[in-house]
Amino acid sequence: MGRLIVISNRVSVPSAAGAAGAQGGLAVALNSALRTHGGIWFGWSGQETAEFTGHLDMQRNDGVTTATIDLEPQDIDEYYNGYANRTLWPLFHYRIDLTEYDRNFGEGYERVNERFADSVFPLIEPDDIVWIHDYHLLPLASILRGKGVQNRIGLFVHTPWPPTRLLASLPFHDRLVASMLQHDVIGFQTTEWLESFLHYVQKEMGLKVGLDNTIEYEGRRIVARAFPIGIDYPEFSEAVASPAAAEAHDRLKASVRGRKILIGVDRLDYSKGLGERFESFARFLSDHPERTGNVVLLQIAPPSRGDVASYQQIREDLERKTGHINGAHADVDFVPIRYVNRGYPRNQLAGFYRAADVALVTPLRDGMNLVAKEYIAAQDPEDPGVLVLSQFAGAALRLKDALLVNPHSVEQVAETIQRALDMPLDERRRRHAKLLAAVRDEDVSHWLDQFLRTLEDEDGPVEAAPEPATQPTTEPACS
Ligand code: ADQ
Repeated sequence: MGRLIVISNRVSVPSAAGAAGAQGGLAVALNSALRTHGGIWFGWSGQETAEFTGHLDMQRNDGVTTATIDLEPQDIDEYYNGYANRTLWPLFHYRIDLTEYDRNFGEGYERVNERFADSVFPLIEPDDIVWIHDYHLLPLASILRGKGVQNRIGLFVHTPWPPTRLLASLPFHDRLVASMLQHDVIGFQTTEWLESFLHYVQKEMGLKVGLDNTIEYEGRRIVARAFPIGIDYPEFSEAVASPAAAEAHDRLKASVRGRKILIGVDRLDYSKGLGERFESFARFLSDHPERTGNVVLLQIAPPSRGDVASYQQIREDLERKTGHINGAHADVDFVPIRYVNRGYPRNQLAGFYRAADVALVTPLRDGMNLVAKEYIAAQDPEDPGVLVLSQFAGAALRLKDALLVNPHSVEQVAETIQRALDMPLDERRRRHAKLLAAVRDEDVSHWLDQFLRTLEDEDGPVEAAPEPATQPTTEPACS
């Protein structure tokens, strides 16, 4: 295939991110792809400029070429903090109560997508394959088509896709979805989100969806499929085996002095269900006073999107809840919740996962969730910990041997914590072996390979989807 042009909102320059040690799942995955296929990663630098000039900052680090642009303060407000993070993110995570519909946000979103298109257009050569990422850039392909780009263009949506009835609350939803149909391939994390999308194009646009999930639109044939993202398994296994991981493991173990450890690792985001998780842990402590003093919850939650009010709000809520729960259950030599607002290098994170008896991965809604997969990969197969996983994370569709919970049910999560802590070794081993096989087999290379092969293939899907979506005739349940 030709070169790969990856386009995403932010670009994570490999060496800089490595030094900071807190690259997210998307960054790790895309760097792997670019090292393998060659090409360019284009996006916003994260920097502000007084006036947009379109100047491209080209760099090559650790085998990856990046091209970035700076954005004006108004762009950042309206496109990034506005339409992306105050309109689409909450709506796509079923939080219509937090979704803000502001005309300026919509205009800013379109303006920045135009700016992305103007800037990346000269970089695209005839044989290149273009891969666009996420909800920030849904109309970008249609703008590129308007400029005459005829290359294969794929889109991968990392978030959930909302049910049609929720999406219909977005002004100009029809225009947004129609613009997405200028891609050749549209990928979702799971069949659930895929089915919601197919339902929309059938019911709202009256389009036909073929048995192989192809959509015919204005003479174009679009393939829509689920491509579940995974972790970089070999890279993460190396991290687990590193001296830094062993040190982090020992440091955490020594600090709890024989107590059991529950761990949560999440960006500080309302979709991750942190408040409900803390309440469930408090319920567990109240229901099992004999265990109080013997179990610690380590919650690592680096702040994100701090310029958005709902994120400031969740941060305050969690600080209040932590104080309240610790005040009620702490003793002179014991604090039940260790709440840490910072990122850690991946090696250390791997050590923390391995030291934890139970992982609480309880988002209220999540496209996939890579923390669940990292936790499984970090366990000692001879004495593994237990994964408690939200049924509303995309990861739950494949990780069925985890203890699946409804994160809204404080009672159920509290009972499941008790069950996880008491799970016999043979059951832990049995469940872990199955989970590990799924995490290893569906790792990031598999995801990249499946997506890129589908995108390269002009004649349609390379093979049947692992779990083909049914053709929904009714609205998929808002599970
Ligand atoms: P996120 O919402 O960011 O990603 P997730 O999949 O959990 O969620 O990935 C988070 C990544 O950040 C993990 O690799 C984790 O290790 C890392 N991380 C979190 N806290 C950290 C900390 N304190 N220190 C260091 N690293 C930390 C979006 C979607 C998800 C989807 C991914 C990938 O919301 O549903 O799984 O993209 O597609």
